[in-house]
Amino acid sequence: MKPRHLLLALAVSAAVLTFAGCKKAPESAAPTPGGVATTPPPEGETADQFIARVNNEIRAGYPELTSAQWLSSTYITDDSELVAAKANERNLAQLRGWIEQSKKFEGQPMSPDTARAIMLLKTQVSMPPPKDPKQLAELTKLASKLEGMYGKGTYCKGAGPQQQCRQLGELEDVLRTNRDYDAQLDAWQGWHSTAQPMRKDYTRFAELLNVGARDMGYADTGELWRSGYDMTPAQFAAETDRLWAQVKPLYEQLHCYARTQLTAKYGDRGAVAGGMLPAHLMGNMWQQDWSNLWDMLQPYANAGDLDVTAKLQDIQRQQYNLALAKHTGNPTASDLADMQVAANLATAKAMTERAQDFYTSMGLPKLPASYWEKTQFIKPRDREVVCHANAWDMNMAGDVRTKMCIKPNEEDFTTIYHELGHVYYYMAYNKLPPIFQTGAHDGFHEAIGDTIVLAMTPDYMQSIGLVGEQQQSDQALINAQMRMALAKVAFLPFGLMIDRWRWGVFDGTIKPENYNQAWWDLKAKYQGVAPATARGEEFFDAGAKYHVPGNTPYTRYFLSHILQFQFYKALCDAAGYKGPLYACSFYGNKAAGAKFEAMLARGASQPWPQTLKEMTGSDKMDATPVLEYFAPLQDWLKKQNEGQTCGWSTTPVASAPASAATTKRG
Ligand code: X8Z
Ligand code: ZN
Repeated sequence: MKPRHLLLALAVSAAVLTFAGCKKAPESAAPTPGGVATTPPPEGETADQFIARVNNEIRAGYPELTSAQWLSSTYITDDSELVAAKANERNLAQLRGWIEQSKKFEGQPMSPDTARAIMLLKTQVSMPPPKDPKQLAELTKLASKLEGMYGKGTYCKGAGPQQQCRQLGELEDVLRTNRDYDAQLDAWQGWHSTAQPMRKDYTRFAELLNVGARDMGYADTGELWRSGYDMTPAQFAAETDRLWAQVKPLYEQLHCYARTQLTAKYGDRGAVAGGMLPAHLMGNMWQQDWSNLWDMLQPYANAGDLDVTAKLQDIQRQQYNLALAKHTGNPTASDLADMQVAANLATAKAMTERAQDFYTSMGLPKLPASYWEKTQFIKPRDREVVCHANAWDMNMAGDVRTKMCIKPNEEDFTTIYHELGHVYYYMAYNKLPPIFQTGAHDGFHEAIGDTIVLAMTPDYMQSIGLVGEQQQSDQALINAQMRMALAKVAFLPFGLMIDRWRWGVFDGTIKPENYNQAWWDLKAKYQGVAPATARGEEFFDAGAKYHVPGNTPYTRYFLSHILQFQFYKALCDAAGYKGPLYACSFYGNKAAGAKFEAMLARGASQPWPQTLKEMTGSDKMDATPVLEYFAPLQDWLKKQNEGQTCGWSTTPVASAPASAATTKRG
């Protein structure tokens, strides 16, 4: 493949330097109708006519809701918060009305599509509306407030002119690059302190969600969340256990290896009591992705360069230097700051064009011009925004956007591919009636872009000039597998534990007074991760993860991390690929693209097992392709871990400082 460098793309993107505001990810809330109060049903309306009307009303109200949400996410103020809360309140009141109206059709003749649409109306909402209007208003206000608190989260240290204030992005930079134990602990603790004030609001928020769920006939909000998978909530919970059991041995091997390397680096402090990994040393605020520990966990030095981040940073620097060279006269500090922003934006756009190129190489369409005008690519200088990446369908008619605070690093680069997966789903199912405009299930939505990420092999990365010449050797293979495992395998237990916590909060087995203890118990049980210092109930560590204050269900990401390997294998087959799974890329393959797009275009119009069967030949989620993909690494890890006692013990750690980890310094 001929190298097609990122810098070529820069020439094109540099012309488009503006971006405007945008909307909130409706893959979490779709179908999210918006706008006016529910219209009374016309006399003699049939079930099929009812659903046709609801679809029209959703379409009509949708842009106003998404605009309000986009504004509140990209310009956090009291005003935008209020407007978003009100829009959401109207939207949920309307949904309540439709659900009420749908009851009269129970047992009536209707088409299968109508029956499915009525079922989806009830099960696809993550914020179930209480009947009582006052409680509904309180719920939507709290939702906007919590998301705003997360977006504005700032950790300040010191006082007076010495005071240093940092937001999530800067604190994440510390975990990404700084290997000093205390600096990492400070960044980790600092970010988690920003969630403390959410605790009271979240407690009330969870109560109100449950009121809404009960008003809809569910035992609690967790049961509602588990009911959107074309099976019973109990069957769904059992499915997640089954899938986790398939991959747990692989995770345990990776965990064991990581602990050995961390201990080599930090001594006793590289592991916490019971053999768990210290939360602040994993290169990531939530220990969900260990890619940033490459410096410590790379199996073989000099077996092929995979340092994408260094290349992306080079590109950004070159952009800046170019602007500097063009500048006439002595630039002021403000000129320099402007040039830096322009360089950051140009780099972010070039990264996004590179991601788009993968999709178009498979025959999918280009993103519309409005995408490039309205997307938020980088963190604005002049206002508070929610930086957590997401993708938006503003109007079900082509106004698609992403909202990110892109930095030139590998994680953000792959996140762009992830977000465009959502966008391509939107564009493919926009032809369907609004109620079907969502993923086959929410795990499908999350898996689209990540399927492409699996196809970003070292050879692909070399072809786009982001890594140097690749070796074809066993060592290079293990390096490449490790790079993928640090992102994908490390994630698996995290993908489960967040909703294990929320399911417990919603069903009452986790009480507000035990929120933090239960959080760390689950981190210990699933991830084998523990805090290095006591985390008592004065903290609210769950609130430090976007999806908790943002009320986005999380099991979808666990499912996605299984499904994406099934999709990847199916697309490799469609591309006619023969060879070991891990080496397959379908970049440029139109047959794979057509197969992918056909799945996207189905949306939620049929039960997901059918959609999965059309794609993969099987109607079951299955982790066998994950294990097939990582087979060489798993063998290698077993050898590395020989003689070690792997695994960890889950003695409660949240309220008592782990001895070795906190008492030693040096
Ligand atoms: O939230 C996301 C995406 C938006 S849907 C950036 N992800 C999860 C996370 O960041 O926690 C992608 C992977 C997991
Ligand atoms: Zn996503």
